[in-house]
Formats: sequence, C-alpha cells, structure tokens
Amino acid sequence: MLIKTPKGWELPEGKATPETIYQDRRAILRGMAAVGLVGSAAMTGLPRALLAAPAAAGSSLYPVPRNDRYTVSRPLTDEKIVTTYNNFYEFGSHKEIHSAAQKLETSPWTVTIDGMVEKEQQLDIDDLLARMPLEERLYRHRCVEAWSMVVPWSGFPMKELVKLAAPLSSAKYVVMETFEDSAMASGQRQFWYPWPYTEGLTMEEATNDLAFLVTGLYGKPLPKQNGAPLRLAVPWKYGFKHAKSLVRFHFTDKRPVSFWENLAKSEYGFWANINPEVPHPRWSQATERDIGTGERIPTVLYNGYGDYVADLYKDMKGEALFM
Ligand SMILES: Nc1nc2c(c(=O)[nH]1)N[C@H]1C(S)=C(S)[C@@H](COP(=O)(O)O)O[C@H]1N2
Ligand SMILES: [Mo]
Repeated sequence: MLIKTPKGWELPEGKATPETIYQDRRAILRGMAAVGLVGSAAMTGLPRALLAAPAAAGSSLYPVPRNDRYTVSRPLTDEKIVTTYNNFYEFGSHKEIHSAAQKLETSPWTVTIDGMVEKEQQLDIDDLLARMPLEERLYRHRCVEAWSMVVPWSGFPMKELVKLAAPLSSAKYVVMETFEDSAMASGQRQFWYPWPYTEGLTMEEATNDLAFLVTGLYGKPLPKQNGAPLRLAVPWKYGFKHAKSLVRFHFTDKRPVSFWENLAKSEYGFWANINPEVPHPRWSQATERDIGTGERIPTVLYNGYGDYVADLYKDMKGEALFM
C-alpha cells in the first residue's frame, strides 16, 4: 500500500483525523452484528471460479477528448493513489480493497432503465457506451471523511442518459443502484448493510451540466475498484453520493433513502452538498487532506462548483442541504 495512514489508536489524543474517527462508520454496524446474527446461513457463499478476464467495457474507445471547461488548479492525484485508496464497501470496509475488487465481473453488464419512463429498457454496457458522447473531465473529489483527490474521469454527461431514458414529466428523482451479488462481493455477505448500495438525485441535479457518469479513469477503462463499468461523479457532493458499478436507473416521484442515510440518518442525508461551515456530527468539514500531496487545504462551498449548482438549492431553505 502506497499511503498508509496510522490507525486511530496509534495516534496521540487529539491527533485523530476525521478519517480515522470515521472508522466508526464500521462501529455502527458492528453493533448490529453483535446482536447474534453473524454466522447464520447468510454469511456463507461459494467463491466464484475465476474466469478469464474479458476486455473491459469499450476499451478501444480510450483515451477520449478532454473537455477543457472543467479545469482544476490543484495537481492531479497520482493514478496509483486513485486506484489503490478506495471506498467500496461491497469488497470490505477498509481502504485497501483494490485487490478484492478484482473479483467483480464486469462483462457482460446490463443496465436497466425503469420506473417513470416512456419505455423501460435494458442496455448492454457496450451498446450504451457506443451511444454516449465520451469525454474527459478533471474533477475534484471530496469524501465526507475530509480527504480529497483530483481525478481525470472519462465518461458522459448524465443528462444524455436521462434523454435516452425519456422520463415522464411526473418523475422527480433518479435512483441509482449498484450490482448485488454476494458470491462476487464478500462485503455483501455482511447482511446488516442495506444492499444494494443506493443513491439518488433530483431530476434537476441529474440534468445539471456537472453530473457525470464515469466509465474511465486516466484515459483508460475504469478499474474495478473505482466502480467499473459505470459510476456517478457529482463533484459538488460528498463522495458517498458517487455510487459505483451501477446496474439500474429508476425514475420515480418518491425521494429514495440512500445507503448511508438508511444506516445513520443523523450523519448522512440525501443532499450531501459540500459546505465547510456545516460540520459532520463527529468532525469538522472546514478543511480536507489532499491525499496526493498530503497537504491540508480549506474546503470550499459546493467544492468550488457553486457557479454550476448553487441555483438548484436557492429555494430549499428547510432542507438539510449540507449533510
Ligand atoms: N457501491 C458503492 N459505491 C460507493 C461506495 C461504496 O462503498 N459502494 N463508497 C463511496 C464513497 S464513500 C466514496 S468517497 C467514493 C470513493 O470512490 P473512489 O474509490 O473511486 O475514490 O465511492 C463512493 N461510492
Ligand atoms: Mo466517501
């Protein structure tokens, strides 16, 4: 592992970072496991035979042209770090899940579009990619744990998928779901989590210029640990909104309850917009650690993307917009 952060208990009192304190996301769940459920039949699952790896989705399509509208003033985070320091609870609750995530089978991969749409559809990932305008964007990525990266994503604007889906005017939200397969993803045998990982956006958010569906990283197909073959990037929101390895886009008039909101709704909400002035209940969000440079830098409202998105929220005074 390239960047090893000390565990919370190895740090002197008061030196624990939000990231180490954050290990408590796990403690919440251990509590549930302790009620005597662990060890039941749900914990079993046969390891899948390793198949010869087929080519990653659309591998001949990369690199894709960069869209210079999305620039950054910080250095890009090393590819090595972006691909070895990950959150992907389907494969474990520590950061070093990149090798475990290689069990993910991404071919064939079918994406379902359903709910309040003109016509429900199932699309093979390669067909979907062939129909979408792929481009590269440099985005800042800010995790709720107060670390951040700068990432060159490849993908396509989410509004192109919404166009393809042709939602009914009654649709207000798009709900995204990660795959569910506990034989492949050992984390999903931890049945106290509300699998599948679910996230949602309003239609206005999903069709905002910034909302991006990611299919690649560093000019190559997306590595499995980063959410191959299709994951969300909404850079004005905390990282947990960026659901990985998506299999379903469901259009609905009901606001979904997302994975983390379901687990701890006093700590993680639906909106999850970045705001340095609204602390997490257990740590400050005023600064963040750039995981590439190690520098601690100030966090910025909407992660610096206010020009694109602040208008979306101007009439939502009663909502918990920043958690
Ligand atoms: N399905 C799924 N998606 C997920 C997560 C997860 O555990 N499972 N973790 C989220 C969190 S908390 C973050 S910070 C980002 C991390 O993305 P990265 O590993 O590509 O940096 O993925 C998000 N998407
Ligand atoms: Mo995160």
